[in-house]
Amino acid sequence: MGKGIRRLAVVGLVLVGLVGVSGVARADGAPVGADVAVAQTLGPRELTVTIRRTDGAPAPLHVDIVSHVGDPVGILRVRTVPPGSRPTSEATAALTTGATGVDLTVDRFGAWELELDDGTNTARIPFTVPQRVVPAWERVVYGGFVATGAFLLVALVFAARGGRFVLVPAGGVVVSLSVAVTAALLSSTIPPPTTQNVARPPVSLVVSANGLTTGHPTNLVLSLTDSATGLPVDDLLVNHGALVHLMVMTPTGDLVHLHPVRVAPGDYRVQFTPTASGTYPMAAELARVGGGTQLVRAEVQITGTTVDSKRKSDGTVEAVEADALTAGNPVTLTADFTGPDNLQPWLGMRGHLIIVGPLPSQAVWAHVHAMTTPTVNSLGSQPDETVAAYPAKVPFTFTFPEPGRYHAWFQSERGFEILTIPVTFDVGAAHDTTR
Ligand SMILES: [Cu+2]
Repeated sequence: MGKGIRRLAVVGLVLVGLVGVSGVARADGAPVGADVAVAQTLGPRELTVTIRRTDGAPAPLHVDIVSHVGDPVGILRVRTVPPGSRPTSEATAALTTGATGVDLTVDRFGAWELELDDGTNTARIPFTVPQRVVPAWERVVYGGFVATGAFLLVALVFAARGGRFVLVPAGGVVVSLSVAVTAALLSSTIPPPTTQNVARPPVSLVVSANGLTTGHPTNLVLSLTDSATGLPVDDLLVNHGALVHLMVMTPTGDLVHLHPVRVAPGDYRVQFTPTASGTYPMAAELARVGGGTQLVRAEVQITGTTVDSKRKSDGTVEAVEADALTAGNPVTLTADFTGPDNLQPWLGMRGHLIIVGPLPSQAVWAHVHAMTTPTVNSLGSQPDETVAAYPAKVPFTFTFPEPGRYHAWFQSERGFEILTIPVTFDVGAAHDTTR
């Protein structure tokens, strides 16, 4: 009898070991947050701010700030602020080209703001310190294993004494183990709790620019309101590495790619220096909770004399099967940023392509991406900007929907410098194949 029980105990331990291992490997885990990278055009600087994930609170919070070529050196004050409250921690970053890290602290779970202050401009980036939620199936699995261990112990004690009731705890081992194994096996079929299931109406955008003249930096003020209620929009998601991407086309056909900073709910601002007199059409790309990505258009008029506005190019673009540059035909456009294969991902992508046309109507404002592949050490997340390992040639696939003339800008990053290749395409009408 004692031998049989001992054998049962060994089999039980082996089973617990096996299921325990597979249980860890397949655990979905609850969301414990992730790194958040947000592009911020703060004053004259184009910054990438990465808020590293925290596990719990109170906890240290690490923030990395990347400054790009052309940004002035200087001091940036960084603070953690619970909304509507006083800052709980502050650190100072001495900005030079490249990455600078600061250490802050968070003392509670929930909504926070990261405040960036360069002495003139202030940005407030919303972020969340998540509380780890253990899913029900996980609690059942762990509870089952704990019970199995307890019953096993009792069974062993009974077996050692040669008691007659040894089958009772042995039965408990079988039952609790079954519960744990069943819960672990079913875990993949149990849907995770849904947190976001609300659809929001589109955003209305009004851009005002008081006293804008050529050659002088001034703030563009973006007012974002809910098109249904008229209330300020305060539910923007970080989309492609920014809360708002503002693409502005100058009268001379240049692109200015900006990332307005959040000053208050629905109030975004960005410094802008116009270079020529005329109309500046623009498109803001943003995403609301449950609302998908939206492209909202606006324009401002600028008067003044034209200052330095020559288009410089950081490479060349080759259209594969260039003769096939016709409307409705997918074409591969390969940007060659020349030089070594050390491009860095900007805004989480190794390449961006912005297309505006056909001119002058601009029915199309497109933003196409060349994705990065996750790196070995990044645990499935996107590599950050410090990974300088991408090929100098970046292919994009695009279908021009209508014939006509298009302005296009290919963008990537190298040595913390944002590179741009401006190109103009003439797209022909689709061939009529029915004749
Ligand atoms: Cu952008």
